[in-house]
Amino acid sequence: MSFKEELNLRTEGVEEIIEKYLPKEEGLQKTIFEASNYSVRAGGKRLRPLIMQETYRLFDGHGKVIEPFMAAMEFIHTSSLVHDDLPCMDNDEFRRGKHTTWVEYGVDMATLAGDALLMYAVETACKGFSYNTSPLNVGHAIEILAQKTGIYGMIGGQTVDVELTGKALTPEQLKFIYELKTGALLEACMMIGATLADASREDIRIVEQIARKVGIAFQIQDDILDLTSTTEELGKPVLSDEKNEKTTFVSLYGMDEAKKAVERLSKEAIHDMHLLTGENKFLEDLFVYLIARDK
Ligand code: GRG
Repeated sequence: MSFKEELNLRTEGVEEIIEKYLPKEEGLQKTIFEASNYSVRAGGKRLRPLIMQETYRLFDGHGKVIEPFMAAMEFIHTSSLVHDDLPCMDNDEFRRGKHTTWVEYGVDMATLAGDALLMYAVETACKGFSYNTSPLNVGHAIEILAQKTGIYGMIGGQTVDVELTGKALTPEQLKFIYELKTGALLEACMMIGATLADASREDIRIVEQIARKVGIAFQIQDDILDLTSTTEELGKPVLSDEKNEKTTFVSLYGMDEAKKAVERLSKEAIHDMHLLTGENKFLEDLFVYLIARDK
């Protein structure tokens, strides 16, 4: 089976897991379930839960405790996209090839759907306590999930990004934004996969470092695609960084340097994978594929 076929197969498996945890659309507050489910079902590459599952497998994890965490991670990622698209942030009307949540349900419901998905993610991750896994590891995984999403992670990065929009950034500010806004959730994916598989502290530290590099490379590639791809291919508007007056790696260093940085970071990440106790060739191939992706 080719890597692409394997990727499609495993992504389908991830889709099934996510679907299992979506709330039923019933009750007086039905609209919030519909708006949340619309946002999650709009699609996407599902790479965060996939990376989490593959890291769990890398450390020989083979239970189902990873599943609620995979769903929780996709809910958090989706909640960030729902809020990111709001008129008060990027004001985007299309995402994942569909209308954004605020266009479909209004700004009020989209704000609530983002909030709802965030908290429902925590509720979902807590289901990890009902499996036969060390409650200490489950508790630690929830701590990682909250920390990497919150003020010391993604939300912290987005805060600086919003505050500095329209201003010329220093390389340090740009690195800070990329590490937190995009890198932190990828770090959480790998660290949670490793923690639930009972990996050593040293291995958890190494996967955090690998994910940080993959996250920065992923964001730089996102900047590149914003300039080189099409709306049809990406499922969202291109040239949005320019429209939103964002300093990006490309605007700071140029396209050639951006491509070189993606390649350098991905090589370093693959190198670091070989420092780990376990191995997972599919995960290595996935990093190479994602970093060089065209959507
Ligand atoms: C409510 C949790 C919450 C957060 C609010 C808006 C916000 C704070 C954070 C935004 C973070 C953000 C949008 C970062 C960009 C990361 C990025 C490159 C996203 C695109 O990820 P893909 O390509 O998207 O994996 P798909 O659609 O494939 O899932």
